Amino acid sequence: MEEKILKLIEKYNRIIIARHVGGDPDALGSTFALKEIILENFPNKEVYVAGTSISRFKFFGNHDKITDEICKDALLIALDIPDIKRLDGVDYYKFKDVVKIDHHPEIDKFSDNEIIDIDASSACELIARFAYNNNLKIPKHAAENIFMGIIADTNRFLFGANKAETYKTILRLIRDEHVKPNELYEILYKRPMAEVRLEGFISLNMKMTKNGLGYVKITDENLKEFGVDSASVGSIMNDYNFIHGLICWVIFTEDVKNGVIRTSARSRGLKINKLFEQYNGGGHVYACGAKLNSFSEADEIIDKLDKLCMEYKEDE
Ligand SMILES: [Mn+2]
Repeated sequence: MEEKILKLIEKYNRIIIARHVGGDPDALGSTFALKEIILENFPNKEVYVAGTSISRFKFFGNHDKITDEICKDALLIALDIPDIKRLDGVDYYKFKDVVKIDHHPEIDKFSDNEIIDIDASSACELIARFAYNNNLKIPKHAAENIFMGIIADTNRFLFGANKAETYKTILRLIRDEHVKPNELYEILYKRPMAEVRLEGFISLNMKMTKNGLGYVKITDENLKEFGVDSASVGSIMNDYNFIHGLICWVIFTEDVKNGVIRTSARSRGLKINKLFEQYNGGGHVYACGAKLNSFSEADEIIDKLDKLCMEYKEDE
C-alpha cells in the first residue's frame, strides 16, 4: 500500500492534507510533517494543509484556506482521522482520490488507499515509517513535528508505546534528524497557573464509584472562577492515569459558546469507544470524547460507564 500511496503523491501536482477537528499535536504534527516531507522530496508540488488554526499550537505550521479552486484536480490525504464527519476544513466529496493514514479503529471506510495501524502509537509514527521506508528525506522541522505527535499521543510513553518501533523512531529522530526533546517539551507542556488550579478543582471534586468510575461536571461558572475555557480540560485528562481503584474517568465541561457539554473520557483496559460512538463521538479504544446536548445526557453516560466498569471488574 505504501507504494501505491507514493505513486499517488507522485502523480498529483496539488495535494491537500487534512485531519480531524480540534487539532491536537498528533493531528497537527502529522499533517505539517507530511507537507514538509513532500515539499522537501518533491519541490515542484503544491501542498496545502486544511483545518482551523489552533492558537496554542502555532509551532506546527500555518493552515491554508482551502477554496474550490485549490480542490480541483487535487489529491486529499487524511491523517489521524477515522470518520469523514470530523474532517476539518475540507469537503471530502470533492476529491477523486483520497489517501488515509490513521491509527484509530476504523469508523468509516472512506479511502481505497489506506494505511490503518491501530497498534501504532500515533499518526506521526506512521508518517515517519512511510518516510523512512521510502527513503524520503525528513527536514528538521518535520522531524520535530513528528516527535511532538508521538510524545503527545503516548503521553510521554505512558500508553500506546509497547512496540520497539515507537522507540526506534524516536531514536532516529534524535540521532539522525537532531531533534532536541527539551526544547520541544517546553512547547508541549508549559501551561498557565489557571489550568493547574482547574486541575486542583477536578481532583478535589471527582466522584468515584465503587465500580471504579471517576466523574466530574464542570459548569461555565466553574470555568469563569478559574479563568479558563472549556478546552483546558483536554490536557488534564491524562493526569488521572495510575490511580488505585480508578478504571475509567470522565469529565463533562459546559461549553456555553457552542451550546454543548464537552465530554472527555479515559480508561485503563475497559473499551469505551463504542459507547461514545452512540453519542456522536468516539476516538480511541481507551480515550474518547463527545459533545453532548445536556448534563442529563452526561448522567446517562455516567450510568452506562459505571455498569461497564462493574462488568469489567467481574470479568477480571
Ligand atoms: Mn493521533
